Amino acid sequence: MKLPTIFLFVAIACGTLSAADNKRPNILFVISDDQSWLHTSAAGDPVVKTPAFLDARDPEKPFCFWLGTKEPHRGYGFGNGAKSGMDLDKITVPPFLPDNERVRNDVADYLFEIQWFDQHLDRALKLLEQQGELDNTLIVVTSDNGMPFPRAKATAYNYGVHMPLAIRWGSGIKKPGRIVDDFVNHVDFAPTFLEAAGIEVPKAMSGTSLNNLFQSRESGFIDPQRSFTVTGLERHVISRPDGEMSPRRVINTRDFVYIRNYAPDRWPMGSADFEGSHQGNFSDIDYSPPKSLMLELQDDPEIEPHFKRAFGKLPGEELYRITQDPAQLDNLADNPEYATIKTQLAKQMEERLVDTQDPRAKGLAPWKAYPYYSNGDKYLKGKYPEEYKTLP
Ligand SMILES: [Ca+2]
Repeated sequence: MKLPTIFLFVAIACGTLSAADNKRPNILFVISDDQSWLHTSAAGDPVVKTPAFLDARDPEKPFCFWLGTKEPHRGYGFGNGAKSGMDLDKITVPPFLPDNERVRNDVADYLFEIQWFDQHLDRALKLLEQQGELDNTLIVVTSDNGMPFPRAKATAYNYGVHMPLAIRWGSGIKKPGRIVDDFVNHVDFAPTFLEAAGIEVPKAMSGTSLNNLFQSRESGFIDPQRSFTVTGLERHVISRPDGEMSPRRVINTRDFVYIRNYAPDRWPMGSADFEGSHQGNFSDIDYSPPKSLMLELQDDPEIEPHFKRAFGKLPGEELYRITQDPAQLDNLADNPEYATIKTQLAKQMEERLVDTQDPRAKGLAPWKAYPYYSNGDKYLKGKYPEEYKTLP
């Protein structure tokens, strides 16, 4: 069973020299768009086949390059996964989605896009290799948010916030080929890159460099300081007529996930009766075959529990024993047996929010005043916030 940790896979490499002491490395930051953590061949996905990596040599000048792909963001070519030979019977449908051919076909189309992303990555690595830059490049491969499916992307659940993460640095990682289960957050990347470049990390940064993990020879859980992580959710798209957020904060630990929902009266995935600018009703959920299916068949006894869980309102607190319930279906927040752990996690999370000066910890919500821009947006582009406030 997978642990609820950010997954750090240090790809196979042959370098053994330590970090940035003698030569500043290149940085290649590769970020896919909408990919949950478990959908990589490195994480054991039985369908996705990532091309093998090759080793190479040292560089001349350092560079920092951000490779941002469109995959596996929607839209998808319908049936591309199945047409490419993916066996729909082998697809693992997350238990919070209806399991039928329409959904399996769509998950296959998503996995097909991941393979396309992997091909971009393979080309980038081969280019580094051809130029003799591979080992002196710190390569970080991750995603921005989880799979674009109901109850995944734009939620606080692990299918929304637990990203794939593989790091390769031939000349900077002491013992490559390890799987590290420590919790890593996106805020840790900037301090990591600065330290690798020999630049002092500003105190204002709330992340911590990953260098100690690179220097370690251990696998599994290594750094006690990385025993948890806190993430947050404010706005995805404009999904309510007043532009209000659906604020949530989450603490992930080895055994439990605690979620605080600051506005339980609000529709978490967008209002049912408000048509967002580009995703229809419930517009925090991307247009997709599973979304259409769940909306169409929401009263079907087979579909209704999935629909309510993915589209419905959320309680103020959620607690999941993630080691036993990775899909986060059984909310233990009101179970008296878990009252102590819930209180502990809420306190631990609150301390982190205060430490990092999260405005939510002070009851503030400055994000509402931030403009939202989107190509093709029918009423917000360049006119925020005056115009949208007049909408019914
Ligand atoms: Ca995204």
